[in-house]
Amino acid sequence: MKIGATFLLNRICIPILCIVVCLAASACGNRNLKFPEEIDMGHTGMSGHEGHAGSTISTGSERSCEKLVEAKSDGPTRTFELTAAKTSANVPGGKTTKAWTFNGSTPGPELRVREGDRVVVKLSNQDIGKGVTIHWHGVVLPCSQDGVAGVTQDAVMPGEQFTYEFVAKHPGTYWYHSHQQSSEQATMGLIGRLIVEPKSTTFRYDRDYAVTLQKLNDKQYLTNGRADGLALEAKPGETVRLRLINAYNEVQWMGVAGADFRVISMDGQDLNGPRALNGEWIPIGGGQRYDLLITMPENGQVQVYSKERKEWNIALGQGRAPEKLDKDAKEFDFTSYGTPKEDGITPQMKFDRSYNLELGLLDINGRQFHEIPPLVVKEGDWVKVRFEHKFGGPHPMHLHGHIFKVLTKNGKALSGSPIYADSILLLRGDVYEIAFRADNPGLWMEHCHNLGHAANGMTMMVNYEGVTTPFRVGTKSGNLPD
Ligand SMILES: [Cu+2]
Repeated sequence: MKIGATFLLNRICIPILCIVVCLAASACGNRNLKFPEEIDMGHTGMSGHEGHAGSTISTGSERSCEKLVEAKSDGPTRTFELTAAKTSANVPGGKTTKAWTFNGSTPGPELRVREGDRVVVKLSNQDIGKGVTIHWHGVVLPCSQDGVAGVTQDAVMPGEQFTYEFVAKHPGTYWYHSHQQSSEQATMGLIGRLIVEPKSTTFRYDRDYAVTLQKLNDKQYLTNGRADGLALEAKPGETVRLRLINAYNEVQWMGVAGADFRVISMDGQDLNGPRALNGEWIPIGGGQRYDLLITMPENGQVQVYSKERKEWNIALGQGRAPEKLDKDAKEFDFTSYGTPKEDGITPQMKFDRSYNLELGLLDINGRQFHEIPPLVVKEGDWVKVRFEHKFGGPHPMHLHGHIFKVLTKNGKALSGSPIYADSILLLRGDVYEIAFRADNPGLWMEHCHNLGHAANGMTMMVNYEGVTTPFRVGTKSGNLPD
């Protein structure tokens, strides 16, 4: 077999170069990719090489992302104010650290709303020099509210404001973070939780907690802002819903000791018929959320904790500490978990567009960032995307503006509950196929949520035909979304 020069460059030379550059810049935390002066993310890439991939086609009836706003709604309006500022975070159980915060704390305030509420958030930037935005991670909302600097808005500069407005249509566990220089700004602390409570409950529980796992300023591992773990109240016999949010870049294997548990939701979307589990590690990729349902034992404590990080320890209830899980215990497998439920979306159905994305160390299909042709879709299309992990560390691939369905893993159709999500975690060698309906016109990022990987090239676009943007990414505008 003849190996082409392009293949050699993409698969061997670029990874080696990246490893060298990454090591020099301490584990890919910093951006090493050189941004051009000005990029129109609505018209990126090189056309004609892979399937339909290429420049967004002009249809003559163009719509600007900026004009795609939330429609009128009946639900109550909930208004919040978030101010981004440079502070020093006094970390309980840890050290005082330089941090960038929303309303003085990291994570920022937990925003709790109800399904159907109209959410209005006034963002002010006090003194974050490069500007900030807020991306509502996992929330399906109109293009103009997605908070991606240089795509859906300009970064909000010191002294400026921007108001986000959207209807919380899908109940679940979400989070927010700046999408301006996100690899740096999320690490520095510009993150928070967004919980959309359901109108009617699928699962019954007595207590509802949401917990953010983060690494602040590349120094301290925090659980809801604490460096010494979290103690949450729960009485014997009570049922607890625990919403785990991995706001860190690396995968976290989380275990539950002292009780059976159920995984009731992934990325905010409920699972069907989740059965009780015992002694399994749950791999949570960067940006992903897992909701657990735990019934407290009659005596003793339950601990939910990270395999690798003792700081990420959540103790529920009082009493005797439980015996910890074996490090080699089995890994939770969502592909055969829960009960199937027909929804008409199958691997065999007819798709209007199919795309293949091979993930390298810091590239997608051998290209990086704006040089990766966007996945072009038309409103109403059914779209299939096949991800293949070819090289490098875990890649949690996140799609903006849509909830997709996971179709297959390594060629095998899922056999349990349907899995709907906004990200898919690919470990070494994994192949996944996902499907989504193109029902939210806009310009949407598709990127690795190891934000170090994103900043170094693993970022691309899903662009709807006929949607444009007046905003620009690049050194001229200063919009660098990562
Ligand atoms: Cu990645």
